[in-house]
Amino acid sequence: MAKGTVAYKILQSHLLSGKLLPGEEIAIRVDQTLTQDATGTMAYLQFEAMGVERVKTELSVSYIDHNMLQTDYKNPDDHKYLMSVAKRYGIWLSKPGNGICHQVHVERFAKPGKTLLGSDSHTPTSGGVGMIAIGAGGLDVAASMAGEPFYLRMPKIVGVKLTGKLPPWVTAKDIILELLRRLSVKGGVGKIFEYFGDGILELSVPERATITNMGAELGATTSVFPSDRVTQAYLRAQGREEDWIELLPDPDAEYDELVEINLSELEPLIACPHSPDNVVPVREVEGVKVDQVVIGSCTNSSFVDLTRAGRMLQGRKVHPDVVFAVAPGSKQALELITQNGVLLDFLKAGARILETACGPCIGMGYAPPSGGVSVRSFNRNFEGRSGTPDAKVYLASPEVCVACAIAGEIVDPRKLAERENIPWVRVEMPERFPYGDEAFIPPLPQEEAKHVEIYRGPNIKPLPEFEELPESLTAEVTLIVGDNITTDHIMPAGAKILPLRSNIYAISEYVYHYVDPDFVSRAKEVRKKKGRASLIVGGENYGQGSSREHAALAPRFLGVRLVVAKSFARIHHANLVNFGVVPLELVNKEDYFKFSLGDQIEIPELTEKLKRGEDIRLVNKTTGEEIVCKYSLTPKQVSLLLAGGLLNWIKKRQSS
Ligand code: MIC
Ligand code: SF4
Repeated sequence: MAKGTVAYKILQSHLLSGKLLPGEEIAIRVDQTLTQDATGTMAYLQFEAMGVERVKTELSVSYIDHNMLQTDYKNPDDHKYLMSVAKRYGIWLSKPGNGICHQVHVERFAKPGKTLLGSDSHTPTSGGVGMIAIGAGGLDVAASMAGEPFYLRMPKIVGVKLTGKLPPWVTAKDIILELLRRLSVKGGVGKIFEYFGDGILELSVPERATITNMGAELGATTSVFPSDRVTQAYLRAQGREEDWIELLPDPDAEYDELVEINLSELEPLIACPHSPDNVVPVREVEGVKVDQVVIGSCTNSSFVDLTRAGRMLQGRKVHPDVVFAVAPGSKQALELITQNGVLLDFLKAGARILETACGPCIGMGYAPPSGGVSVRSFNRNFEGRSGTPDAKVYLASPEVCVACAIAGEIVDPRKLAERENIPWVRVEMPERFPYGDEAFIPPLPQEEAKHVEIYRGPNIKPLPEFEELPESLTAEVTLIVGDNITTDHIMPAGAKILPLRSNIYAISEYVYHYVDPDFVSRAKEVRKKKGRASLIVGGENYGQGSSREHAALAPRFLGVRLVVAKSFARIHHANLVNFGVVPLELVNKEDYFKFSLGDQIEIPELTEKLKRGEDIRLVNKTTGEEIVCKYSLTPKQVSLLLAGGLLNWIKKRQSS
């Protein structure tokens, strides 16, 4: 039952309904929310539709960090919309250039013992200061801002015991890569990872945040560290000591599962293309020629990361065949490396300095060359995500990145350090951080806020309306995909598509664009000519990766009403339900082969079966075969599906 753990204590103090037993549906109070611009416009359109006067949370922050290219009016339109919404509804606004939401949130807002819901899958980063921070779809975050509880199935609490001490050149990134190596990208589904043991004492808050950040790649609900003296010192240096409370696991705390990592035995690791769990020791892939290196993203671009990387480069040059870039995670980190001279180390070594934003992580610029090798300090290396379809992206610590940039090929930093006499530096945390709050716009008082007009440029299109779930359904199989399909496959991002996030009509044209360019026309034809719904068949861990609800909303707009898969990733499963798409799981996984493209599928008594909690029988009219499906839906989720989605459900409740 995991009583006495940090995660249990926070969940217990926020519990509104349900029992804290693994698998049970619970509802929790949400103290803080965060959004970023790529998911935020949709989230705020939905929030507006809820008809609430002002956010009901203790704190809500709207960050602008993803869509920063501004090649035309679309992104700045969205930014202006977000700024006006923030003013109107009592929300903090973090202007473009202020930094990546997760890093800035840890620096300026994250509070031990509190809960945070964010419309981005890496929201758990704030777990690094001892809070329960969960990624969700924008609609769930909008509902929390409107005062609704957040519903989830109580995860198992996995204790990760860290013993020993990290050797030089081995870092926090290697701890989370080791977990990914052991457990895989679906090993964390339905779990919270809680770190404890002597090994955590040497990890600073930014290093803890690297680990909690990339826990998202395990598929975990969230990850959390205790709030201890290290947290206290960090918050003091951020001028926020009053936000600190001590939050430690009880000495007799029991975890549902236990993993142990001896830090002294770890070595530098690297995730090879095209999955974050494709992890091997760096020494095994040494010699691979490198075209591009970049340090940045919400995983590894803190002051600590940048300082260590910059010091490694001091007096050295980037290899002539390599383009090397640095994207500091926040204005605060950029200010610090300007003060301590590390920025100059980068410049003198021949680095290119990118904006403090997500940038290359989401394919917004700095794409690798054709077939190129890019080594990045990021968290995701899914095929095509960098913007170059045939690029090979490796993920590693900033130290490994710099070693590769110097050597021009993948190299173990320990080996390079010995060869080139590079000292390992310990980075001391500053006594006081430059708060860097200039780029925040605080909420307006309610009296003033009431009069703010919302700006809507031509890029902001109204939300489509969706009908309720019909009693029985006839659908056609319009797509069959394999295991570990990511939301980047379903709804790609990148410089061309990301600016369309506020326009469902336009963005839906790109659903599964790089997987099957004919999918959209097929789905449209099935809907228009035949009047049928579309059914997508998937493998294991369907919808892993981001929280982007567009990966559910845009298919729904194209007429997808059912996804039948072997298993689902948590956030995408919730997003499907929120937009009225029924996620069904095959009882017998072999039945995956009973579907072919174009098959006609009948689902009699769909709504009745859902209401009664009974398995659902699919009749393949084309082959005559039957396929039995189960589902993992709480009673609340069933009512959302029947209503045609969460927004319909909320509106219906308001009018009754
Ligand atoms: C990502 O890393 O994939 C993103 C872009 O941050 C997404 C959110 C989005 O698609 O807008 C995420 O991780 O949730
Ligand atoms: Fe931004 Fe990349 Fe982090 Fe997503 S994973 S929030 S795109 S930096």
